[in-house]
Amino acid sequence: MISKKVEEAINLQIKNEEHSSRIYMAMASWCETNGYRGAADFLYKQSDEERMHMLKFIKFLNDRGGYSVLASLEVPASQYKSLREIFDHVLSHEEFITASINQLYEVSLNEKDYTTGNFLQWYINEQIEEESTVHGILDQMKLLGDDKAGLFHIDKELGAMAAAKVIDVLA
Ligand code: OFO
Repeated sequence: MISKKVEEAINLQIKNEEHSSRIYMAMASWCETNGYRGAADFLYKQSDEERMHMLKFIKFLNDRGGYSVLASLEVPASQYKSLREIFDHVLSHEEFITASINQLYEVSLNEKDYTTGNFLQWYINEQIEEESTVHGILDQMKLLGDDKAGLFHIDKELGAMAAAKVIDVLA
């Protein structure tokens, strides 16, 4: 049986993952209506991936005898100045998520819940990958510049990344 503290911490993370999914969907919608089809595809996929992260936590918590509950969420921003602003925001959001996963890991260790600690390893690795992907995109943006030609290439690149992205399915 899972402890109340771990249950609460996982429910908070469920909220964070669902919020991530909504943030990326809002960004995708902005990109789609501002001429960035590749970036939109990338962010829609990212939104699906966050939903999968949320679902994975929901099933884990329920399987362990806890109860996953959904929380109310902040409305995501709907206006952005540029593609660069969007990806700066994605990076700071992912850094926040990494910190929240680390916090959850700490709670599980304090509660001597090694099963949850072990489950969280997947998320810890996933965060390394997510941050590194966004760093790569921002590096490319700096390199190519934010004139029309640079943005055109970045958008194409993001579209190719979206097409190649395979979302992990739940075990
Ligand atoms: Fe769920 O990893 Fe991004 O937020």
